[in-house]
Amino acid sequence: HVLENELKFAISRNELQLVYQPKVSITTGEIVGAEALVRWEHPTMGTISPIKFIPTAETTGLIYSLGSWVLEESCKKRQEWVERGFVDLKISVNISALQFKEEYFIPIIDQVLNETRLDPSNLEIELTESALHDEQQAKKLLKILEGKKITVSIDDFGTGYSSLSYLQSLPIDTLKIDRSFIKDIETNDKSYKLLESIVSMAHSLNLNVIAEGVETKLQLLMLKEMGCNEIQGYFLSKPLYEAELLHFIKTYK
Ligand code: G
Ligand code: G
Ligand code: NA
Ligand code: MN
Repeated sequence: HVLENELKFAISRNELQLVYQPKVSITTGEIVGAEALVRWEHPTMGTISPIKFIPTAETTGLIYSLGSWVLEESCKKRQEWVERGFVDLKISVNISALQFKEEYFIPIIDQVLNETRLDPSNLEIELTESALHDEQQAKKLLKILEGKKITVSIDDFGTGYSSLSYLQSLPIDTLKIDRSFIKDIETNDKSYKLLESIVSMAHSLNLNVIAEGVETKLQLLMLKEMGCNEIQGYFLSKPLYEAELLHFIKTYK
């Protein structure tokens, strides 16, 4: 319960931080976006991974205020970068299934867009398949986002044990293929073929495809061959603090 008690004050004590991982278009080679990832920098416990505290935030209901903070902070930052003359990138924000289904989710999005003057087409929401289990509810929410021109990416695609039927019924823009599908493509022909088939299926459904966890040049070349649209991963950059991200953008060729 230490974690739970401490997490209650993490926002007000300014202990939450965002890092950003760049996304690059394989075809143009340009930086097209960045994913915001939360970090908790606790004064005595050190940096705590979201893998440890997001589940606690979900069971305690703290995910709503934490999620709102992440959304507002990342949109605000993205606007600041553009005002300072950096590339016009899209900001991607992870939204927990609970947050997505909460009644104030859409009003909060509206409020943040209003406050930050962010063009909604520069905001992307990353959802896992667990957010889509109630397909009727998901459809209603996704249509609202679509109407606002906010794009939606399915994170960790392929690991959610859910049926694929939602791909033809829900308005989704991008499949973000889980890194476990990329890991072995250099050495395992079955892994290569599986990934190739996922990319091909996505394209035949008019979905954009991003591969996460790309760690090597060869993986990038293989993904290019498959026609994958974008990559994210250590090969390009690990998640970066704001100043590091701006340096990365400035020196990226
Ligand atoms: O950045 P890292 O690999 O440590 O992230 C671990 C996990 O935490 C990932 O699954 C990521 O999607 C999730 N995560 C990171 N930031 C956020 C956030 O702001 N909100 C939610 N809901 N999940 C996040
Ligand atoms: O589930 P989600 O896609 O949000 O997870 C993102 C997390 O994956 C980030 O927290 C980041 O630390 C981690 N990550 C990003 N790029 C790579 C990579 O190239 N290899 C590995 N192993 N992990 C990565
Ligand atoms: Na993510
Ligand atoms: Mn993922």
